[in-house]
Amino acid sequence: MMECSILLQEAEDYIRACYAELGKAEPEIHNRLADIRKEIDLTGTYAHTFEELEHGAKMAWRNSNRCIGRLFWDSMVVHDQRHLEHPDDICAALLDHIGKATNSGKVIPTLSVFKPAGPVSKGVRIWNHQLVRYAGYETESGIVGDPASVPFTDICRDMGWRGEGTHFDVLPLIIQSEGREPVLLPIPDHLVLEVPLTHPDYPAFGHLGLRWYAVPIISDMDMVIGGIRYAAAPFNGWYMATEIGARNFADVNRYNVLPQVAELMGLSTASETSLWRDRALVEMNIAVLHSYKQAGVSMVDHHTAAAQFQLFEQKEAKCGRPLTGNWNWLIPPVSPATTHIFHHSYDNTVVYPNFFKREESTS
Ligand code: HEM
Ligand code: NRG
Repeated sequence: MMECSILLQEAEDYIRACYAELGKAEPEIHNRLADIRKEIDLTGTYAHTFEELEHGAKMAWRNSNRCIGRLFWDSMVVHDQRHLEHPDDICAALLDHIGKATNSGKVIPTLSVFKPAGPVSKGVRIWNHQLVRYAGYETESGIVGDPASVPFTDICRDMGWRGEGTHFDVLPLIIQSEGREPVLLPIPDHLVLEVPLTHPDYPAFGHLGLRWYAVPIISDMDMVIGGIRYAAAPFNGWYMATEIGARNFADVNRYNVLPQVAELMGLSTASETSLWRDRALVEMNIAVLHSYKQAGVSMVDHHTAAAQFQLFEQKEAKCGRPLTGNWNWLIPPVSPATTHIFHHSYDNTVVYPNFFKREESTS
């Protein structure tokens, strides 16, 4: 638990920054700080108002150095679920997030925030990496499904869950509240929008039987606002195509399908100098963009995303806010040097509010 004087200082820094951005006058800031001081003296912590929480979450996105999608930071929808304690209610709120954020394919950037840990409360924890994610099984003939999910899938199986054993089994949610035993909940099929992958010019691509889910909902990062650490604050935007086409399906330690794509394209994989990997990679990404478009699911290509990020850079400069960013993550994994990002350098200073990789292990 954070020492009260540090918490008070972080609260004050945040309230001043937040209230200034929201155009609030000095007396209101003064009164709010006096209330927070009393609350921390009395209870060892303090609770954000909805307005503070909503704007803090938006600032946390705006300050995410690794994110190329930050132009839209001010439009995010924030669901305040801090009042929920019972695992059934928390699960219902997570399912509600999945449905509302998916919005039949017209994805809405959304964040749901649950009770943080405090002096008397253990708060809520979500064990999943993303709310929707495919299982990975180690079998005698190699890994079936997503290799990145093998450890979490093992936890689910230890808790009694059994997947069908396909390459694309949606994992259940595991929720823990107030230090109680974790609860496992399968996600109803109708809530998980998925896109079967086809290619506009290679009918054989469709026969690979690849698919991906519509919405990435990151659930393993802590959101830190004004000294309060929200360990359960799942958030989503929409996908950039390269995340799926150039990483999830292309990485050798993920689905690793480039050799199969090269084969159906009739490319020889005998020599690296044919650049079969690069050619397969481009067609893989074309298939992802084509399929999401055809399914009516929001997605951005990396050139458009980079142009949007440039607009974000300009808007931040206009507001007088120094831009921070992590070049290593901002450059797209396909044709990075075709974007302006590659040719710039970025200051990777961490500014609060922000998101952080989960501190403790799940178990
Ligand atoms: C990372 C795009 C929305 C926060 C990323 C990455 C991409 C991306 C491509 C790099 C991911 C990787 O390489 O694995 C987008 C797009 C969005 C969007 C296209 C559409 C609206 C959001 C939202 C938030 C957010 C709504 C938070 C409220 C982050 C964070 C990371 C990240 C914290 C770093 C994740 C990590 O460290 O693993 N984003 N993003 N993004 N984004 Fe966004
Ligand atoms: N690369 C991961 C997702 C990371 C976050 N990406 C976003 N976030 N687009 C993957 O599943 O491929 N977002 O909030 O939209």
